[in-house]
Amino acid sequence: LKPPVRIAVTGAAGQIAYATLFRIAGGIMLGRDQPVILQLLDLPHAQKALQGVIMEMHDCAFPLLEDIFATDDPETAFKDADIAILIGARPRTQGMERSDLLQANAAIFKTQGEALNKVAKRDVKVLVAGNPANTNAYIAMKSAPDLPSENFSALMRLDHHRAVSQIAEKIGRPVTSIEKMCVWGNHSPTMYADFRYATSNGESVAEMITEPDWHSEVYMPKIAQRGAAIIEARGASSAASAANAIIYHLRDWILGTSGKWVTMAVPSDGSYGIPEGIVFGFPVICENGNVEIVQGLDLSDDFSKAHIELTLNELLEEREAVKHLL
Ligand code: NAX
Repeated sequence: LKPPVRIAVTGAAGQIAYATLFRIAGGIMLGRDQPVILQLLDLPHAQKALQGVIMEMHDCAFPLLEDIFATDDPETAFKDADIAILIGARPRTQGMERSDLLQANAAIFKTQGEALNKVAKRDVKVLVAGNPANTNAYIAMKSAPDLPSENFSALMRLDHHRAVSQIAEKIGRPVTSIEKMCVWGNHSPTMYADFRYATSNGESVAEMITEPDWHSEVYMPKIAQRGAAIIEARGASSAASAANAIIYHLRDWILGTSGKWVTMAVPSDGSYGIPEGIVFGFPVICENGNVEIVQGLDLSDDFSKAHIELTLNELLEEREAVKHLL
């Protein structure tokens, strides 16, 4: 067996973590020959619930789970971590303004970024799922100046999967036939789900969709409101599908996408005119642990321009709102 990979998970007593941890320990994320050590972080009041999760993990007798522990101290959780999955965040409560939410989360992700900077492996791969995910990832990255910015990413894979599955349903083909989907920008209703380049068995998806307004009037609102629709139907927010997205995001980042496009929010390198450092959803290809933003796509039509501007402006406003903390 290979040496174990240390994986820190925050918000570990929460519902997304509950749907994530068992799959990681089962070998779904890194392969059935890769032992793991799970380092779980949650707030002090959640430690009892977290012990319950650990008891269940033991009860699975996972052959790949070499060790598992709980803590409420970020530096203990992130010590020597190869991977850090940041799920815990301050949820929006009634009467809370968007700016209050940003500030509350900025404080959390600043502390966690500083802890990563101090104790994590220098090549740690960080995935932020806790909302507002892109800006939280940006804050963590800025708070970890000794780590390369390429180590940081935010979760847009759930949006990507939603975008693929809605297209597959529309054209009546399996999801596996669909490639080259893009979801640009912020993990928020402003994201730009873009199937202009998508193919199904190599044929253009856009050419199969004949209604001119379907993209803007049906498809994009459906993806943007999907999280709310799940809450409405289930009485609780997306958990298993978010966990699934976390697993695939990291698996692809580490093991590669064999030339296929996936969506990851990563710090911009200036591609497509997105200011450097802004954590933005791009189509990417992963190889040998590196992420390459797919280049050369045309965003100059009015529709694309307007949507990129909308989602970028939101991210710039979020950056402005937390600037004084960084
Ligand atoms: P839960 O409320 O079930 O769990 C969150 C856990 O985080 C709790 O146990 C809480 O005690 C813990 N926590 C809070 N602050 C913490 C801190 N400073 N350090 C460590 N732990 C802390 O929420 P869950 O449904 O698991 O969702 C977690 C986050 O994922 C939310 O911010 C949610 O908005 C976000 N999501 C992001 C998605 C994405 O695609 N990027 C999709 C799903 C989800 O909405």
